[in-house]
Amino acid sequence: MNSDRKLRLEDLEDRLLMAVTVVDNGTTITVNETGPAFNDALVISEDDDGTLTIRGTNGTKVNGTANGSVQIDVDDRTYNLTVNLNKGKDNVLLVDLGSEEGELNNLTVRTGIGSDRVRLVNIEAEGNLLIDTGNNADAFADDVVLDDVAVERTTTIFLGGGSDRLTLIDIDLEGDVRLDGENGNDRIFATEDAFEELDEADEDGRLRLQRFEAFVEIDD
Ligand SMILES: [Ca+2]
Ligand SMILES: [Ca+2]
Ligand SMILES: [Ca+2]
Ligand SMILES: [Ca+2]
Repeated sequence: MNSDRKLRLEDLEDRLLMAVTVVDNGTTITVNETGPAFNDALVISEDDDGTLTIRGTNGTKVNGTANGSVQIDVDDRTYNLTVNLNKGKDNVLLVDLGSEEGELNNLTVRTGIGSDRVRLVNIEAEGNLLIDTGNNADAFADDVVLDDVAVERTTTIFLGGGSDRLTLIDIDLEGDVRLDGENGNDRIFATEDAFEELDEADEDGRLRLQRFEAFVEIDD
């Protein structure tokens, strides 16, 4: 086999490995990477009809279908969402959860080893938010963005090893806030308002900020 063909075959194998399974037990909707760990890409959104859609992108299979989607009725329902994407360069975009007809309680996103992108846009959680993008030994850089995110209870973000980036654009964090860059040269980029929100949590004794090297103010 020449090297070009070998490369293409490996690309194909990578694609086949990108797969998640969605399970709804009535309380918690769980999205788990299935089979060997790889680069999963997902968009999870809620629309104004109260439908939660979990859609695979970039070839990621959802319940067996490449670039497929699963739709769950969350109208007038309180639900937890747990996303476990494991190893690989995972990319997950969460949009409008809890801000439409559904009531989002706890939101948990774990992306494991690898350089991951986790973006939360227009999210309202009545419970806890947990984002965990790797462990201390994971040398990869992760990129986490909270843009228009409200959390009523505890907010916890662990970025793992590697020089990671946390961007805070518009946040309303009511409960305890724990932000830990873990190993590496980690940075927080935040708007003036978002830094004020952290200051407020600090004054209230609700903030634990650990292992960040730099804080950079950005425009709205
Ligand atoms: Ca993965
Ligand atoms: Ca990671
Ligand atoms: Ca990391
Ligand atoms: Ca880190």
